[in-house]
Amino acid sequence: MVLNDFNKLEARAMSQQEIFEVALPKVEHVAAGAVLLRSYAETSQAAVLESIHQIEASSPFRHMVTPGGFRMSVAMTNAGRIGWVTDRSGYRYSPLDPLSGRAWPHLPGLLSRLASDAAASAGFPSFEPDVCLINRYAPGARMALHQDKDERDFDQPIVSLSLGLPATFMFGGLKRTDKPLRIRLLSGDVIVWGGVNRLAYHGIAPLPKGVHPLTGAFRINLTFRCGL
Ligand code: MD6
Ligand code: FE
Repeated sequence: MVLNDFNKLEARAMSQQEIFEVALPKVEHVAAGAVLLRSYAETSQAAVLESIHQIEASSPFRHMVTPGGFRMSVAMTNAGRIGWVTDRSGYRYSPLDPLSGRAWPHLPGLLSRLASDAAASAGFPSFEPDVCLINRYAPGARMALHQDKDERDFDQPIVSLSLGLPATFMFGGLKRTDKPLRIRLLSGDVIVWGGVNRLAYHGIAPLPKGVHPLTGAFRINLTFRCGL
């Protein structure tokens, strides 16, 4: 009788554990302040891509120019109250899309919820992004090592979602010369990044050729931030 009750209890504990395994995302440690949520957006990536198509219908992807005068190999657009831009006069956030002279498209609820939930899973419970920078990589496109320092509040993390072709993410240290870790990012992976490594150097190695069922010949990366 007693043994039987114990078995029932144990059976219930087991099934709760199973529920948690399904409900809680797998959190991989990358570095202090940086975690990788593998396949976090697996089930929502088609809907995310549909949102991107709507955004690019009003603010198309374009190759911006760096302050030094180089055309970026990555094509970019934005959604949200502000957007990240670069031209000969510098890097900055702007409330207007310089191509259209109008506001950037609204940040869809699906995307801001996904980013807030991912941040909460990574230990940042009150993250509410006001900008989503969308990067599109064709084969050969790359992002040189850089720091993200155009935001006002470095206490807020950045949430980064990868879609489509795999890429090698380089995660360095606080000095440009620190040797970077190399992390392979797959479609649906999310990195949440803040804390002591908020200003770490990072970049993307040149994208290898490939075809992905979701995005064809591209990789798309969304970074959610509090820029205001
Ligand atoms: C990319 N990402 O993954 C470029 N920056 O295409 C970034 O530059 C980045 O993924 C800050 C935090 C997360 C990132
Ligand atoms: Fe960055």
